Amino acid sequence: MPDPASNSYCNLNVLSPDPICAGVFLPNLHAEVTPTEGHFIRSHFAAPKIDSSSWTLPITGDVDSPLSLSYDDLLKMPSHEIVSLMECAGNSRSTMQPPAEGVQWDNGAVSVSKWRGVSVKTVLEQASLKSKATDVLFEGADCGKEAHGNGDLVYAMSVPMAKLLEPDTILAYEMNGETLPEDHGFPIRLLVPGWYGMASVKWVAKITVMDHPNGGFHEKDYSIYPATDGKEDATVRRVTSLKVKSLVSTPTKGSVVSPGRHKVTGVAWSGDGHIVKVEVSTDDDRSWHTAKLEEPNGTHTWQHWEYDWDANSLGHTLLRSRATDSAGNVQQMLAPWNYRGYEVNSIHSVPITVRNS
Ligand SMILES: Nc1nc2c(c(=O)[nH]1)N[C@H]1C(S)=C(S)[C@@H](COP(=O)(O)O)O[C@H]1N2
Ligand SMILES: [Mo]
Repeated sequence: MPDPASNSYCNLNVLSPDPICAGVFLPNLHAEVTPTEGHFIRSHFAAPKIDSSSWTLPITGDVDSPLSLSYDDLLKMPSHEIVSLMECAGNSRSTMQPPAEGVQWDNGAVSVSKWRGVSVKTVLEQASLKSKATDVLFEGADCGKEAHGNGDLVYAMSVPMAKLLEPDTILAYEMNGETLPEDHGFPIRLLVPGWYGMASVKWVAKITVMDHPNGGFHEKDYSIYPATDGKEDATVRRVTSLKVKSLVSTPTKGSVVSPGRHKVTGVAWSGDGHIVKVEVSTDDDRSWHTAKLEEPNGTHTWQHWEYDWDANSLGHTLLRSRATDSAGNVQQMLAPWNYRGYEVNSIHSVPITVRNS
């Protein structure tokens, strides 16, 4: 009998049951590492059922020694562990003005996990790259129909070599010390730290080394199509690195608090260095105050922050947080609009009420 607790998603805010898209509840962002059952899930198609004992991973294309690895082969290779934040490129889409079509994420498509696996570099070295190799295509075992696609599409992404040769880019088989769960890509998923989640292909079935980016449906879909303003040459580019961002985790939207001292808490992260400053506004953008910020704790994870707020004016207000990263990027009130609603890092605005109880 299936364990009801394991497939009820009770620790997640489910936006779509099938395929499953489910976000974290913001107060759960307080954890250093998100508990596995509370990690957001974004699947385009139903999760494939894979038997790891008969599963094999072919690595072919522009290599001198094509090979095929079993699950056991991967488990026996030198392992590498990383703590890495993952955020869906469509996170906060519903807050973009005007919102784009797609899963209407509020802000919950972000989590941190401890992942263990084999560096992609180790696997590629074993296959021996040809000198013309520039990109590698990762195909998932899942497929289905997409809103603007033709026929059945396999979830697939190519990633440029420079990113793949970073030792922290891994083929993961463990999440938080346990076997990778089905929803997160069992038996093997790619993990591309510092990039939005779409590149971290789950249920990896096939690896093909190429001398150009593959340019398939999902690569084109996960691209920024900006407002053209009548100009035809507006540059289309792929979604890659995480933009600087912060979220208020408590209090949550709609909270009613009594006058007095309250802690405003949250997280901040960037794919472009660490966070150097988080400011908080409790008066609808009139004044900003520096929050207490946790030191960076590794390259790919979030930093928690908190601010002691003296809630002395009764009524409705907006709490906001604004992060600055070490490259000098600062969150703006409204992130630039784009057709698919990606990379939304607008300042998180949380309406709450101060009222005598
Ligand atoms: N094979 C496959 N890989 C996939 C996806 C998918 O639908 N199929 N979704 C991608 C997207 S858009 C995101 S945000 C992350 C989500 O990973 P998670 O469900 O483990 O949080 O997986 C990526 N990898
Ligand atoms: Mo995503």
